Amino acid sequence: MKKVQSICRALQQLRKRGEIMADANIPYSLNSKHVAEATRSLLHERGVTLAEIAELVMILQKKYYPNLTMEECLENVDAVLSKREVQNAVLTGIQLDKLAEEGNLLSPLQEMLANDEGLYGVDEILAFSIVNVYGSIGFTNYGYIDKLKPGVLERLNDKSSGVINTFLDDIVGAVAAAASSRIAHRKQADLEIEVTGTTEEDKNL
Ligand SMILES: [Ca+2]
Repeated sequence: MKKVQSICRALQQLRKRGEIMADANIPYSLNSKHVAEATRSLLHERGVTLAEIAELVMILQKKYYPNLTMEECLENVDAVLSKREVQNAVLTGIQLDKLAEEGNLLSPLQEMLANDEGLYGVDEILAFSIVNVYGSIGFTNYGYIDKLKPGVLERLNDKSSGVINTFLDDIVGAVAAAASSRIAHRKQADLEIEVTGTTEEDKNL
């Protein structure tokens, strides 16, 4: 009996840490830490580093803020990835890319994702939920970086590798666009505080 109790306790602890799936007897409750960690670990698994996303931010913002540092860009990418809405989009998009790569989606979605079908735009719609987090200026940044496809975006769009990144390319572009918008809002707040001692900008963005 003691052995059974100790196994139950160990299982409960693992569930709390999100390391095993909950069963029907234990009510579901969201483990925020697990969601955040899974987001970062999936990006890493798909070969995308935060530094590469920060480089995109630098490309987008250096003309507006010549003194912007890579460290600041990285900080802002990190802040964007801490938002639950962003994590949800990253988890969903990468999951679909992986399932498509394994051939596990139902037809015709399987073929559409595998071939990055031009008339399939749900990848971009999902990315908009990331861009949206920091307001409408993110859309301009997203459109610009998506057209230019510099750095990591060029690699993610390379179809010759056999890797399916139909969702991931848009997700990465969107995270960079959102981080750029965050920088713009915060720089504006800094400027207003410097000039007037106060700001209407939300410093907690
Ligand atoms: Ca795409």
